[in-house]
Amino acid sequence: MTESTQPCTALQSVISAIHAGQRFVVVSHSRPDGDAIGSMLATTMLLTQLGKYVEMYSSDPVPRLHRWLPWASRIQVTQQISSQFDSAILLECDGIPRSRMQGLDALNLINIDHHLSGREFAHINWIDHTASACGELVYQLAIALGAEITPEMATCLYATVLTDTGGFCFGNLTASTFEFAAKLVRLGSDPLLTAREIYFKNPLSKMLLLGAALSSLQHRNGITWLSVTQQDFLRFGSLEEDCEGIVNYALGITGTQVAVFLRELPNGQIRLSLRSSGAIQVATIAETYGGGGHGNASGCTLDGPMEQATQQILAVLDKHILPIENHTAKAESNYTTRPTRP
Ligand SMILES: [Mn+2]
Repeated sequence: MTESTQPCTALQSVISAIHAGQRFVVVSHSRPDGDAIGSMLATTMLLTQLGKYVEMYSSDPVPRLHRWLPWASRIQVTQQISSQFDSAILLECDGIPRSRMQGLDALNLINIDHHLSGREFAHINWIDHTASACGELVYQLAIALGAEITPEMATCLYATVLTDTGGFCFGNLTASTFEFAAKLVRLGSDPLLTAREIYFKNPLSKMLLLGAALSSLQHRNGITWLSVTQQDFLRFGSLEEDCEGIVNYALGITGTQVAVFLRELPNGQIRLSLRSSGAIQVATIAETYGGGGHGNASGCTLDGPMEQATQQILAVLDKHILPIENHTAKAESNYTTRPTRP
């Protein structure tokens, strides 16, 4: 049975399910980002406070830049859920496959998401596209449950909004985003420490990979793209997480409507990150290829080799690119009437 995503009703359903459950597993999507990790940690702290038994599972390790967050070491890396749980909270997942986790089917599933590609696949679904980060929904849940927001929870939640807005640069940035951040600072999160840990402790392997990506940079007709190969990864000893944020360098180039970052995977497939300056909804393009995300930020995977994948996505994007004057007007109207977020 699926419940409505009407915000109030949906939140109430989540609250009832939390009261009813005893043994929870908290999961998010594979290759977790700051919003996924911070939301998992804060949710686990919340459930622990309510006296529930909780464990956190992730199919991929916590990225290095988020390992300093309180309780991050409690996240277990596995793709198999054991049978000891009665309920699962899925954060930021548009379906079970996105978690790359086995054994969720047997549990009562609670889905909390803010993606445009969010779907009502669970027993309880709370999907709110207006939230700047999934962490904002976790915060609302904690308040609705009458929980105390500890400094540790505030720290994790601050990391969700900081990273999902690209350091308060992208997406659904409204006054309420800053009000949320301000509340978290008042509750004990440290914005300087968080910025330093997340943005100013880059491993060399990440910067060298960025260098390789920038030297591949190309621009044509409103589209800017850049790529890295398996050879680059091996040469610099880079990890998957070192790709985080590279696409934004392409988006920041004058005249760019859509930025694409292409990354060659070990199996020869090509993973794409798509970013839009506001006029084009890249979530719909990514969904065509089995991917998903937000209006201005999405991802999908194509078959290789690199050159073929590049030509394939360029051909699709060419059809969406607007003449320059329309682009500016449409991007502005989208920002004022229908905000979207990364
Ligand atoms: Mn998010």
